[in-house]
Amino acid sequence: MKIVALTGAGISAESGIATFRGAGGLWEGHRVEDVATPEAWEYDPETVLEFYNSRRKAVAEAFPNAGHIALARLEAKHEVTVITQNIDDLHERAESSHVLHLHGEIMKARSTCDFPRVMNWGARDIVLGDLCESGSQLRPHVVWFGEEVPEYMRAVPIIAQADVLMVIGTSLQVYPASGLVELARPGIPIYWVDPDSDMAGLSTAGEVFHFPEPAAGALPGIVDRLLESQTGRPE
Ligand code: BV8
Repeated sequence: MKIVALTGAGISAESGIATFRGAGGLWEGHRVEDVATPEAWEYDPETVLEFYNSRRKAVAEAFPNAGHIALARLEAKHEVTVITQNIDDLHERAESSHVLHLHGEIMKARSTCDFPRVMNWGARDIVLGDLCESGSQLRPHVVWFGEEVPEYMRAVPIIAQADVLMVIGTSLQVYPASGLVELARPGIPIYWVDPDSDMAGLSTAGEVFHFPEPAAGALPGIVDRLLESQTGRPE
């Protein structure tokens, strides 16, 4: 079966990485406008770089949790694509083979010249004065609010062909990422894993099975059943 997992910050919560909108979330410490928009970059690049440098350190010190590892285990029997809104590399470090980052990757840097180049950067800080070969300032390779989501068009056919969709740890408040759920074929099973149960965003023609639990606790059991299942539905 073709299984697609659409993941958000919640799947990395149990690895110790802050979500955006939970209590004490990232946006509680910062206003989006001050750290995650092109205008913020223009106005105060140093603050933006510091915001991502501290998040990059947190990612480097974190480890994939049982949720990430369970998704990777699913590949033993199914064709699995992880479409993630997360900029961390925990799905890759859990050995998922097909990961599509809708909003970029914090371990990569990008030049800001007319022909932007993306480069592996690792856990090092990016500071003012880190320049590309043509002399342009480097920035985190992430999608800020108000920037286009180039990977979105790659995600559309993947979701549309899914036999099973898993929606894991996302408040579905950011577009166009959250609109992907509505592109799933009518009637397919949708596993929604999120301890928060008033999810207005999950409008879909699929058959939703809600697991109101943390991902690291719920996913191993869900994956065990999917590895046995012929229908993709929780028996
Ligand atoms: C674009 C990278 C156009 C950077 C991110 C008004 C209405 C609708 C849309 C808009 C609007 N005004 C503006 C917009 C568009 C805007 C948008 O959607 N804004 C929202 C806020 C209203 N979108 C954009 O700007 C996008 N671009 O539209 O471009 C365009 C077109 C052409 C040309 C030019 C421009 C770009 C959006 C990308 C922004 N970048 N990330 C960074 O990370 O710093 S978004 C960022 O926030 C994340 O990547 C993620 O996508 C999002 C956070 O969402 P979640 O992952 O869902 O996290 P959250 O904390 O919200 O929820 C966590 C969930 O986990 C919760 O449900 C919680 O209950 C659960 N949970 C907690 N613990 C656990 C758990 N679940 C399981 N287990 C646990 N243990």
